Amino acid sequence: MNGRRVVGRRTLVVAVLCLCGLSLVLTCGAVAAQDGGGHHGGGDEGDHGSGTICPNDHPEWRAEQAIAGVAVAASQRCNPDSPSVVAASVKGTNNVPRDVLMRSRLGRDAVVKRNDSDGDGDPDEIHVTLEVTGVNERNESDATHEIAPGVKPSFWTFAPKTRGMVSEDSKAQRLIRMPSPTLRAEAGDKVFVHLENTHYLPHTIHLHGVDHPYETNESTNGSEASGSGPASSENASLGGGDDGNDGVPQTSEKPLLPGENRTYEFTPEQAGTMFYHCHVVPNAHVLMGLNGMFVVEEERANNSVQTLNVGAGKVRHPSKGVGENYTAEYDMAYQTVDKELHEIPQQYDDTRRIAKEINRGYDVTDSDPDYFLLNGKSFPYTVRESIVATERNESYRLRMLNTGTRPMSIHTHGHKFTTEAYDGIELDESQEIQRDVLSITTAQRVDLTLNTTVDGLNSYGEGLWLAHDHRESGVTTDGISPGGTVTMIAYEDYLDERGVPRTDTNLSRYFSEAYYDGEIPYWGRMDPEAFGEPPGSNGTAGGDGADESAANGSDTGGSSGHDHGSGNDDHGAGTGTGDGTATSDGANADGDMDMDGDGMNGSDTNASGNASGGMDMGGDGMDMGGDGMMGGGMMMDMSMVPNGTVINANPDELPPGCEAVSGERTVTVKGGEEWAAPGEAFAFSTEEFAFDRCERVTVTFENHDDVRHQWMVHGLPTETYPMGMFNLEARQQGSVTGTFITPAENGRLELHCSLPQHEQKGMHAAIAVGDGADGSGETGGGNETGEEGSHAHSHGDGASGSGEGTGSSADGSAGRAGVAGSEAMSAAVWGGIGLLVAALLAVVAVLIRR
Ligand SMILES: [Cu+2]
Repeated sequence: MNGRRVVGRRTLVVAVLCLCGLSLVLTCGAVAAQDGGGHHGGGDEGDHGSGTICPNDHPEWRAEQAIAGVAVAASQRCNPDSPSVVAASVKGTNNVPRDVLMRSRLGRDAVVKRNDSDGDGDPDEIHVTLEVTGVNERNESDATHEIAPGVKPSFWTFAPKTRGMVSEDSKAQRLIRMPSPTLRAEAGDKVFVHLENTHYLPHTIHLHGVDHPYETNESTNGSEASGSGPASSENASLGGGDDGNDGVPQTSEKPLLPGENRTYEFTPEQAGTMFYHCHVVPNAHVLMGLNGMFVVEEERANNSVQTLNVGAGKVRHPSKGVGENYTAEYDMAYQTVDKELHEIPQQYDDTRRIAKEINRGYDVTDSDPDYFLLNGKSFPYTVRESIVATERNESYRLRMLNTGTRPMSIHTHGHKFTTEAYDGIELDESQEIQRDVLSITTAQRVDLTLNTTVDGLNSYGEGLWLAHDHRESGVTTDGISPGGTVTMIAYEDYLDERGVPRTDTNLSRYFSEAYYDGEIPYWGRMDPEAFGEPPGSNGTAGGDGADESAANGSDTGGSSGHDHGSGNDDHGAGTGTGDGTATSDGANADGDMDMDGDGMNGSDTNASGNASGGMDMGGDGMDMGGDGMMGGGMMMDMSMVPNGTVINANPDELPPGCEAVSGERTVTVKGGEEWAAPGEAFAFSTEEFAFDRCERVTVTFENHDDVRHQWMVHGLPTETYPMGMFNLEARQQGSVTGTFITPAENGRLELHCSLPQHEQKGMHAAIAVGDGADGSGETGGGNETGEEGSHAHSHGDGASGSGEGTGSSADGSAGRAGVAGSEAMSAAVWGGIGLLVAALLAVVAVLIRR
């Protein structure tokens, strides 16, 4: 075939991952939830009943290792982040080898480091690019990020800029989660936080506790760089400046509208644990998740700090200053969730409706949190992902931030910790109080030292010791206990090789939706007669209710069959299938791919010392390689072009059934906020295209926004277009051109921008090929020109959905004729991908038979 095919056994692994990871992630999750989890291999190693807890997708990611010269400490999480992300966060996405960057899935400009201005061996100019994104904003059943078994409220986060496909089921979603990443810089660094508002509502960043000058940067007298001095009386008027630095709409800074970007520039001199958050409607936006830790590390020589700690947790490359005194460092961000607030974005697509419900309908004074999260998770996920792993006779730095709506009383079993700093201010030695309960009020940060010297004071000895909020609601999940922020100080001998605590009792029963639905009687198994289902209840006849103290390590017995639930958490893909990606083997398909570089938008900044060697061009595209999306199967053909990326450009190869190119067509389509209809955020200038069959179409996609967008076509013949896709991604204010040849069959192709919620908030379109019908069923509109559908924006608030059968093939789009709702489009896309996967599996089958 063509050179894009890779033959080998690896293909199967990738294909299977692809099956779960992409098209059928939801289906896979559902199946997993029903079948009781056989796919985890059960007690493969005769483990202590926790075989269903940890999907163990990437065991190799946990190990201590060096990547691109960056030391990456071991992670004791079941589900760690790729060490490539750590390496890129330390060295800079502009300074790591391409394969490392590709594996990280970070955008090219996510973390740019340069310019060792003081000559002490580390870069002193740090650029971080964040996008504002939604998580779980589709309806709940489609949501991909669980905070507890079956619990998937929506969030908004500041996410590191990713690249490629970023819809909710994509691999990039690992990087888009709660809490927003901890940001780290060294005291004295010149920091630029580039905020790209890819979200559909206005936002800002307020740097809470990070020393920065007050700026309004009134555009008329804009002394952008000097950034100091009192505002003039004019620009002091509220909201007068359009580019301030304090994030507060009422005083200094106009909110950043959808599609806009802004740079926050500051040079923090005070080291400490700080905070950043959106200051637009903070009573909702902060709570929705637009907040994270901002750590300013003490200055040292050769001190490249880990600028992003995605999802917080253990810092796998601690700073020099921390390393002098501590064995390891943990970022611990606590937040609360009132489900009434977090359900709102899942109910509507109309941005007006969401804005109204969030800002006027929701009343925070009547709120009560239902969920309590540590590093984006509640128990039981906290015990596999947010553990504080310790060894005897060591010292650990814990940085805690409470972003919830209530004070917490953090209590550690088995240990008395010492408070070292409040709100980034070191305490005098005389003030460093040792205790086992710590009150942390809202927005407060506390730095602790956890000393594991076994002396009966600092530590009582090795074990699995709980650490939890002692305000009792904080240890529940929607009122069910144990839940909330319960985690453990876990001595390493008490963790298995997957990072799962070796508990006496079987934790797996907590990894169960049924448990958090309240369906399992608590002591039911210990003594069903006394504590089983009372008469008249619609009993699940609970088999599964071992008490914590009942050492029934014996398996899951008659468990409810929901048992693990864990598989569909978070990363969605590849539950339990092993890995398919090795971190550092050259075989990784990523390495073969064209760089999709991610448009350094920072050509505005001085380029001194830029080690990136001319990689500044390009937007970012869709990298399907290497992590299971499409690694060894059919390679995406990706090319970096000025201003962006083109995927699967095809000016020559005739799709199946085409005998010749039937004609030539040139199209220009624009995209951005300015074409959005009322209630939308983003749109394309054209929403209906009509192309001939086998026609060679050259599309120029002009992006008029200050954030990236994509013009991504799905449903093309997979023989010619890997994944059935053709994509143009244009960086902000960029224009990208690419050519493809339409299929031989009549039909409709759906297209969209894959950034989270861009499709749902207006950025979708369709192509009628030939007569626009596809022969399956009636032809519906048969819209040659598509005019009737073209400006419909017809999904309205989307709450209605279209009801078009999910899982139908792409063919199912017949007759929708431009009035398809966004959900219908999703169905078609997923259906199309499902077909594609089926095709791919067929190919694999053939290969295997050989
Ligand atoms: Cu977009």
